[in-house]
Amino acid sequence: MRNKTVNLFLIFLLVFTFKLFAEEKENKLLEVISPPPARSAMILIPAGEFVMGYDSGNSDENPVHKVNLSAYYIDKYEVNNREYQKFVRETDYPPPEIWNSKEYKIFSKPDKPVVGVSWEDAYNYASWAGKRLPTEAEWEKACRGDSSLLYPWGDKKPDKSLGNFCSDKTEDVKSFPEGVSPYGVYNMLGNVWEWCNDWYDENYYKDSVYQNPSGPKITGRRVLRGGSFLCSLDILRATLRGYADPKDKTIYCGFRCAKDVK
Ligand SMILES: [Ca+2]
Repeated sequence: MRNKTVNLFLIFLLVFTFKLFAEEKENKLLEVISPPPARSAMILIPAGEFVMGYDSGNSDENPVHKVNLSAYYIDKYEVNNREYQKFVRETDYPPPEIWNSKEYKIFSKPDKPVVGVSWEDAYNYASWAGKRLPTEAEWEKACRGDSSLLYPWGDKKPDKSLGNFCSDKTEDVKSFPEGVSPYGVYNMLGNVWEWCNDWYDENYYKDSVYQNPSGPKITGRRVLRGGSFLCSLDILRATLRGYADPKDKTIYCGFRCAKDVK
């Protein structure tokens, strides 16, 4: 009987030790392969040079110039209402007024991009999430890659299978997998315009620095990129620049976040 008890104890010890070892091994593996601490999927954009601007575009897309960026992470999707609601609840932050609007109810579904948020709201959300807003240069590289594509998916003209354009409403942030950028980032063109961190200056490209440009000094307007569901197909491209007063809240502006690589 005593031997049986000892044997049972030894078996238990063996199983327990194996389980501990297995858990330790699993944790070590997770440390290596897990993404950065984030509440949503992020994509690593590798360090390196790309071409910014478009010589056949609007005057503010000129001159075309080379930019070199350090590696960074960018959200795979626009921030959606579900994620923004978590921020509102946890911080007691004022929710977008549009959430109480019957007219725009369809814009408030959980998987649709959050809209009706100012640049300041976007900035505050990003800080809460341990992230930041992308610079304009980071946004454009994540959209067109390092080979000067005019659209995220390549040089083929936009059509309705590639993104949400010429429409009257937003779509879920995981829509349009055919239209992802070379890095796999969704809805860079269309759905909602996206707030960037930079101030907007139409002449900034004339003075932009080569390494990690972060925009001009205060101009009173913040950069928006990518166009929205309302835009016509003929104006959309990766290099198109927009802007708005940082306090503006509209049904066609949202955002995504970025993060440094440490
Ligand atoms: Ca977008």
